[in-house]
This record gives sequence, C-alpha cells and structure tokens, in this order.
Amino acid sequence: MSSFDVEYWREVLRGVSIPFNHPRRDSLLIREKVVEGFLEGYVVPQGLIAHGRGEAFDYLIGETTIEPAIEAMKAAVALLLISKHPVISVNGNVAALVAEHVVELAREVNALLEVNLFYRSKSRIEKIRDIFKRYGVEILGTDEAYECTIPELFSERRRVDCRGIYVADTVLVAVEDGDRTEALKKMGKNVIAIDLNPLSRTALTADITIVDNIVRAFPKMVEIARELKNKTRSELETIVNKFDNRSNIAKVLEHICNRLRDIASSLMNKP
Ligand code: PTJ
Repeated sequence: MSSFDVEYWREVLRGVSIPFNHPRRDSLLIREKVVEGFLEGYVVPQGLIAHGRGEAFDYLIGETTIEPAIEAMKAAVALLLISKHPVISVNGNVAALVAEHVVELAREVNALLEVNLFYRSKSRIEKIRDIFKRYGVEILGTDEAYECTIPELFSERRRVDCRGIYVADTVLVAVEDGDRTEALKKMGKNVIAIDLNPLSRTALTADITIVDNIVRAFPKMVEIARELKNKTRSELETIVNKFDNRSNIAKVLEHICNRLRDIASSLMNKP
C-alpha cells in the first residue's frame, strides 16, 4: 500500500477556492484549517471526524452562540479567575482552529497551557508546541521528565505534566472524549468543557459545559475575561455558585427542540 501523499492532496486543494458568495463559506473555511492541521501532521484523521460531528450539532444549534452558552462562559471565566492553578488543555483540533485565542484567554485569566493528546505521538506534540511558540508561549506536556499519571485513565491522555494538569484545581478541556473528564472529576478537579454535543459524556460530566463552537467560544471568553477581571473575588464566586450545569444543558436542548419545531412548522405552512 502506498503511503498517504500529502503533496497530492495539497495540489488538489490548491486548485479549488471557495467562492466569496458561497452560503457556507465560513464553515468551509474553518474546515480548511482542520484539514491543513491534518496535512501538517498534528490533527489526527479522527479529529476530522470529530469536527464533522461538531458541525452537525452546530447546524442544529443554528451556528450561533446562544444565551445558555454565554451564561456558561461567564461562569467558566469567573471560575478560571478565582482558581489557584488553572490549566487549559490543548489537542490537535484546538491547535488548528483557535491557538491564538487560547493564548489570549490564558493570559487574561493567568492559566497555563498544556498539550494532552488522545492519539499521542512525539512528533504531534512537537508540532503543537511549535504552533504555540509562534504566539510566544511555552506549553506544558512536552517534557517527559515532568510526566505524571492520571489514575484510572488508560488512554494516552493519562500522561500529564506534574506542573500542569496533575496539580491543577481547574482544567478547561475542548473537543474532548469522555473518559478524561470523568477521571479529572475523580481527582477532585473542577472541569470546564467546550463541546458542541450537549449529550456527550464530557458535556454531562463537566462542572461547566459550554455548548458552542470553539471558534466562537474562545474569542468570546477573552472578551468576557476582560470584563470580569475587574470584579471582586466574592462577585466572581457568586457567578460560579449561581451556575447550574444540568439546567444550562437542559436550556440548550430546549433551544434545539424549539428551533427544529419552528423550522418544521414553517415548512408545513409553506405552499
Ligand atoms: O488530538 P487528539 O489526539 O487529542 O484527538 C482529539 C479527538 C478530537 C480525535 C478526540 O478527542 C476525540 O475522538 O474526540 P470525540 O470523542 O470525537 O469528541 C469530540 C467532541 O467535540 C464531540 O462531542 C464533538 O461534537 C465536539 N466538537 C467537535 N468539533 C468541535 C466540537 N466542540 C466544539 N467546537 C468544535 N469546533
């Protein structure tokens, strides 16, 4: 079997440009970034599939940031700001789509960044490290000398940085499989998840679930962090304590149901 021909695919893609008036231009341009990450070798093929699943949920939500997501973002940013040792975990898809905004958010809330991969390889870790270096940040999770293990987790995600996720009080994960959130919860950590699927195990297990596309969520959280930074600790604690994740997810599901019901009735009423 011949090996995957990156140059062949680059050539194919170079020949196709997305028209400016294409109704789904924005979505297609986001896809290009994930595909580029794949051709560069740091997004895994499974990351392309995961992105497609995210797109499907985004379609149902209406490809917009809805009110429950804003509420969850405020609680998440408040929690990051009051945490002693917050860490933002990054993987291939996150690096491909929002590296710059992740760096901005980390700066605003004083969080560390750590690479943590399901399909872990040295070369992927180095490529992701280099992406963040371009934004002036040294990420954790790249040096085996500082490797600690998350108990009860059997995937490669169990390997974390002793200075980062291992000792973190709050961990933000995005575009993530379900096991790690459960394991991090068992370790007593606060988990914030960004996941377009409100029904995923990650979404249902996290303390704060932001059901939104990471391409909208991270820039919005940077804005929110700039506003909330001026609040007192007790004001931030009140925001966190008032937040109820299960009812927030229920509001997301209601939004999807109402939206689909409205679309169905408008289709039925059309001649
Ligand atoms: O880079 P690695 O090796 O760590 O691998 C990462 C993947 C994404 C392959 C791995 O974590 C995985 O398999 O994830 P899952 O189980 O497919 O879950 C990904 C979740 O993220 C799904 O619930 C998707 O709906 C959601 N998702 C996908 N794209 C986005 C998203 N959520 C927010 N924004 C997106 N752009």
